[in-house]
Amino acid sequence: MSTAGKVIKCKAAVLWEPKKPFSIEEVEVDPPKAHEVRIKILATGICRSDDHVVSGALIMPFPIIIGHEAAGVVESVGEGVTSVKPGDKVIPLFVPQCGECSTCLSTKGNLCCKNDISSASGFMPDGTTRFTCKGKAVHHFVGTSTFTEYTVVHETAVAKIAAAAPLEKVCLVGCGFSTGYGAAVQTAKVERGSTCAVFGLGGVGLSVVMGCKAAGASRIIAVDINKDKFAKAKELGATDCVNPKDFTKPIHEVLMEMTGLGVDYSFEVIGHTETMAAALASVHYNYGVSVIVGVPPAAEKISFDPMLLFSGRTWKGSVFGGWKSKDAVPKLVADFMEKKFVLDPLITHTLPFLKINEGFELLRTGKSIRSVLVF
Ligand code: CND
Ligand code: ZN
Ligand code: ZN
Repeated sequence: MSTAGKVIKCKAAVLWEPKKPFSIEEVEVDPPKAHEVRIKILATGICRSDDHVVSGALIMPFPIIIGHEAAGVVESVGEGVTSVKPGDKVIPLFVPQCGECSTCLSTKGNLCCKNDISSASGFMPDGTTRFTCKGKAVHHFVGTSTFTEYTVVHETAVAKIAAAAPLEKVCLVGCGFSTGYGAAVQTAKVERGSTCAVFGLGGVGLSVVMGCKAAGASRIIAVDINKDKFAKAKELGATDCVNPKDFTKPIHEVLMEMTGLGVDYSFEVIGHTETMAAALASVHYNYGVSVIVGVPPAAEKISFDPMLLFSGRTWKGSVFGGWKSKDAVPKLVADFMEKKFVLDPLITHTLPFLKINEGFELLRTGKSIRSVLVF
């Protein structure tokens, strides 16, 4: 019996308030309105940005269904949807691509003005939600909400991918892999022979390492306070691994000593203001480029010596690896299918969806890179 046009009752992991475990609840998911798509989620990765919502570092409205790194199959579509149809394999896009706003029309950027990251409204573009639990409206997260058996997204926030793609792997193209790899090859545009430093070796940071390696960097210095991350960093292309805990002096001084005048490119892939400042201070004083990938913690400010920028350094940020999402995601999945990059080393755990709280504990205790929840 077709579910199209009907409310679907299914299981979802609801966050009722910050700093609490997820509650598995029965939720009602409304049918997609015009230009919207209802997706049956089949696999979703756990990214640190999701945990930032739990911890309060990323402020979002509650109750909410979070999750933004997933793959699934289209269940039904609303009026006017032309780019996907029921049965298509798809990846939801936490950065949409509307194709009409100033960013979408420019070749310079990718953060479509229709994104709900900066606004954090927790609504669909029409200002309402498609989720209800126990009679209460439940918010969406950055236009995706993937910790649920069914979700609804706007057509501009979903990409059709190859029918043969293994969803429990390519879900990482929805965030971790693309965000990290793109920060290196797309935002920084790392060149052959350059030196790089990557601060933070989670799923996103290790993907930066892969991007630097693919771009032909001659030296990739991997920085993490958890030495258990070093073996994988080396496997993926790091030439040196540095633990700031092994030194009494600041980490940027250590990197300066290792490189002479600093690295050509540095990446902050943790989400702490101190490491953002340290990553900036670690690049070449004149032409070094430092990229902020980690999500800045709410309400924290950085004070820094403007001489660091006056002398020529560039400080920039990168959301979703600089990719124009709807165009790039199908191509990245095709590249994966053609073995142009690997995802397996990033996936350390695969768990049933209902073990979501266990998956978050693995992340918080530094035991996992990516846990993928399967439905
Ligand atoms: P994850 O937590 O897996 O990795 C972070 C790593 O940083 C861990 O290995 C930590 O041990 C390490 N670390 C922590 N503190 C320090 C420190 N002081 N010095 C050195 N290393 C340290 O996180 P992830 O890889 O899932 O995500 C990384 C960041 O990227 C995080 O802030 C997340 O919110 C952000 C992000 C950004 C975007 C984007 O579009 N820009 C998308 N998704 C996630
Ligand atoms: Zn746009
Ligand atoms: Zn993410």
